[in-house]
Amino acid sequence: MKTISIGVATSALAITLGHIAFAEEAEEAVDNVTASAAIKRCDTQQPIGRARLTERPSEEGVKVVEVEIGIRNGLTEGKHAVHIHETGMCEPCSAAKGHFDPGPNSNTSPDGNHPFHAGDLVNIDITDMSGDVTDDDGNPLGSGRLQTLTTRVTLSDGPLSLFDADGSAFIIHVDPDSYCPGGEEAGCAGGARAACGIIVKDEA
Ligand SMILES: [Cu+2]
Repeated sequence: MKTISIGVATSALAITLGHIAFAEEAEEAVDNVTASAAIKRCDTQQPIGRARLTERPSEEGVKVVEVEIGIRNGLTEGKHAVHIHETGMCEPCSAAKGHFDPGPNSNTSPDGNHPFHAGDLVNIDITDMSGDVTDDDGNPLGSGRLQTLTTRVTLSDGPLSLFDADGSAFIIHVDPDSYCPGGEEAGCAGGARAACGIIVKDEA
């Protein structure tokens, strides 16, 4: 019995490895779909960071999109809500409108349908205050980084694509996202808007 079970395990491993090798070859042959955004403060339009989005090649309708955001000396210390909003406009930041939420049951209301929107992400944490930078009111501004994944949106064409007729934008909020555990409550999704970045698809 022991010999048989080892034999089964070995052949299963061989199949798995063969599959991985094939996936890597496929990835080299097809380019990732990528996009980026320049993040600017809502009050001064000053650039404070960048976002990078990477969608790996996949035949599936649901795809994994990697999101990386780096902020340098631009936001107050602590956590700030981050979402993809429904319109690719940042001047003023209210022009980005509600949260990206396409589909037949779309409800883009920031506090009213949170955290169920397609564009809902997780907080960025601003922890590095060593830059010794302050805003016009004397509030210290720091740096931080967010790396996360989402399967709720795509960069390539399809029903979840960020590149619909009016595009999409990141909004970083003044306050942390509580993810609205008690249902709709004013400001539960992060309140006022601190920064914005229009998402632009890289040329293929
Ligand atoms: Cu938001």
